[in-house]
Amino acid sequence: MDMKDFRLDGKVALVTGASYGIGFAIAKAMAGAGATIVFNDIRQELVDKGMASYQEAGIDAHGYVCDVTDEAAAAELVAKVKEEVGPIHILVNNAGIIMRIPMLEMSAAQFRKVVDIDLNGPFIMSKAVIPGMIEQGGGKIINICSMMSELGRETVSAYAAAKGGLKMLTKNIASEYGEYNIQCNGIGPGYIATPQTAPLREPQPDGKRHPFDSFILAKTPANRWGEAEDLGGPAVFLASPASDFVNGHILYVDGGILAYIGKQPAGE
Ligand code: NAP
Ligand code: GCO
Repeated sequence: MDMKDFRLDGKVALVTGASYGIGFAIAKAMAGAGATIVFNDIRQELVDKGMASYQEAGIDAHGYVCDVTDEAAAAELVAKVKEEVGPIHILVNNAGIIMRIPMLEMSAAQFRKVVDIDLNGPFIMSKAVIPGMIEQGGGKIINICSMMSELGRETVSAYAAAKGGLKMLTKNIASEYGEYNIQCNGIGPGYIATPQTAPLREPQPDGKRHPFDSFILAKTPANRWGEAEDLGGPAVFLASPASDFVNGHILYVDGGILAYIGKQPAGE
């Protein structure tokens, strides 16, 4: 084995929704491994904000406006990237939203919106890049799944349905396009401190931890929230030649949550 197999030199990586948060951290790690970074977001102001963050990090990234739920826009983005940057070797389906609403209070329109961005989005983006990957002789697709690809919890029915579906879309892409040297794997982040989870970590008026924050610490053997940077190494591995025979796998990066029953009462 050659350590060079972990490098991404000469590769173009498209990371969706990567102006900040997990997508940004993954893109930064991939840039560190030698990849050229392309990212998209839904509004120009977010792309501009992202570009400023990449510049500050010393990364010469390429930012585009594109909504991952828009099939025509996705095809246009992939064509533009090919022309302006180069063919895409790595796609990270990171863009996603969550709505925390009890199921009986959730409208079908809200449910559809979450599924549209979190599940249809990765389908649309993957469909847009796979023909080019086949033409190039291979490629890597990484889908950002969740604890909710395995577990349920009150208030996240749409998100769990979408992320459970994304786990299976991952296995299906691996099954359908593995013979073209395309590896499609998932990363299942545990609870990561990003704007998406900020409401769950907001300190109480009396300064105490948010009850959900304490709950997550008790469920996580690592006894901390993950940082977006914790996803960098796993993402680089799954994007690199070092993982060429890893396909249809979901790599949970969760500080041990899925292995653990939760902190037991003292003395038991
Ligand atoms: P985040 O901070 O909310 O970032 C998500 C990004 O996706 C934002 O830049 C967002 O733009 C963008 N986005 C939303 N809808 C989009 C669309 N239709 N087209 C293009 N971009 C869009 O979230 P995060 O915590 O970094 O999460 C990133 C991914 O990891 C998500 O798929 C999330 O479900 C998953 N995840 C997060 C955690 C966690 O604990 N944080 C754990 C497991 C999995 P706006 O700012 O306009 O919304
Ligand atoms: C929630 C959280 C989660 C995380 C993550 C867990 O409300 O339970 O936001 O869904 O974001 O996806 O892996």
